[in-house]
Amino acid sequence: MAYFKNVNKVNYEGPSTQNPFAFKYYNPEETMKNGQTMEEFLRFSVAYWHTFVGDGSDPFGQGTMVRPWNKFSGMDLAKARVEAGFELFEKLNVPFFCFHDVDIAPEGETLKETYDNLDEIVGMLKGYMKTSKTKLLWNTANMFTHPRWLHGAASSPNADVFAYAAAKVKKGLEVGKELGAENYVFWGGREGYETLLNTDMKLEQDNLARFFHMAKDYAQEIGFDAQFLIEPKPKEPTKHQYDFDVATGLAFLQSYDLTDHFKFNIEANHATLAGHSFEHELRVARINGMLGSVDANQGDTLLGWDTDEFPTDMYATTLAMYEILKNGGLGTGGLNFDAKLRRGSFEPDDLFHGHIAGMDSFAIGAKVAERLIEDKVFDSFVDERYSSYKEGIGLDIVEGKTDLHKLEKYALELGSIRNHSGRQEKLKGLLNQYLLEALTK
Ligand code: XLS
Ligand code: CA
Ligand code: CA
Repeated sequence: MAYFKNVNKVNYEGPSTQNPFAFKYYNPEETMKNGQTMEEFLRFSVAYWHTFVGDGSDPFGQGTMVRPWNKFSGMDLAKARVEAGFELFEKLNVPFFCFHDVDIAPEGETLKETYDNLDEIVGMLKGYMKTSKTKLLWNTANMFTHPRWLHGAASSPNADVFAYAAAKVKKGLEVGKELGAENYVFWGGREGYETLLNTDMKLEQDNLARFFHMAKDYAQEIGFDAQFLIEPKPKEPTKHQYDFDVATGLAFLQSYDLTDHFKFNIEANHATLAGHSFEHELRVARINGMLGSVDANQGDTLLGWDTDEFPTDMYATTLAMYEILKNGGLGTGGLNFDAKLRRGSFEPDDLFHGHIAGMDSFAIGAKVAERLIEDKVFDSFVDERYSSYKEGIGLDIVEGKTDLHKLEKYALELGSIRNHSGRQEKLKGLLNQYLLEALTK
């Protein structure tokens, strides 16, 4: 059965096409300056939860999404979603997808029943994946929706909940291995607290670390070599989430001797919720060798919550691709559209419009960022800006040859200090010039 009858395979037709179901800037076969094709470099992925499960409901209103597979229920619905999934993957020509366990199969009355449901759908996915090019970028366990997680999962005060969470992750790692997942994600939606008055923060964080160690040990035991990723988010649903941002997550991993086994999955909207820019989070991860993967979406500056919109802001995609190119790509990671349509965009066709807009926006970002790097637009400026550390006292500082005595002596002999302009406005103008040039070429 075809679920998306209005749409055929989406091809690259270039910027002048009038076809809404065509890529204008994303050409999967185009070779980038690093020799990879756009498809190989950008590694786009569809998020199962938003695309096949999300119904558009919000705290004020019921779901709005019209989805042809919604005529089914239970396991039949789960199977219909797999069929619709591979139809969309093929038509969009995406190399990856991602899911939570509960996205692909309904929870049963018991954990055993949940496992059985999962096994059946995993078998079906495996069958489809045999002939499809679309692979699993990552999977994860949903440990935030069901009421049992109301106080958290691995950070719950209830040891039974901790054990249940461990079982879910054990199964998730087995599923990831079975389907050849390239990464495994931990997003701690309820791993945090609502009030310190009832919280043993030290025990909760120690337990979270114990949990991660056990997961890593089990992955090794079964030979599942996916990259583990922590996805930071400061709040929502909890008031405070332990993996607040990359810097906080990194300090946690360092304290608990976990840095060798984890990298970060950075979501644009989570960065802004933490009071950072998307590129800030990518930079912090990159300079620490911890940039693993990206949840590609965008928030709304007028709304204070996680709106998960499809990414269309070309400044943001350009500055994100700048970091990703500087990182030498995302390795086993990818650009996963953890993005949902607005409530008013309820037709199945909108799923294609959202993904096409997102893929084109990142393709533009990649092209502009490539040129900015090739022409050393910011690099040469930054290089010059820090040139005082290349000789004299600066070089001594960098080489660890100074102490406060030596620096005081130097400072006492200094005449007037001369600073140089940071030229922020000039650099932003250059960014505009490169963006517009890329679009008009
Ligand atoms: C929610 C998160 C979640 C993770 C996976 O805000 O983005 O969807 O990506 O659990
Ligand atoms: Ca996410
Ligand atoms: Ca989000």
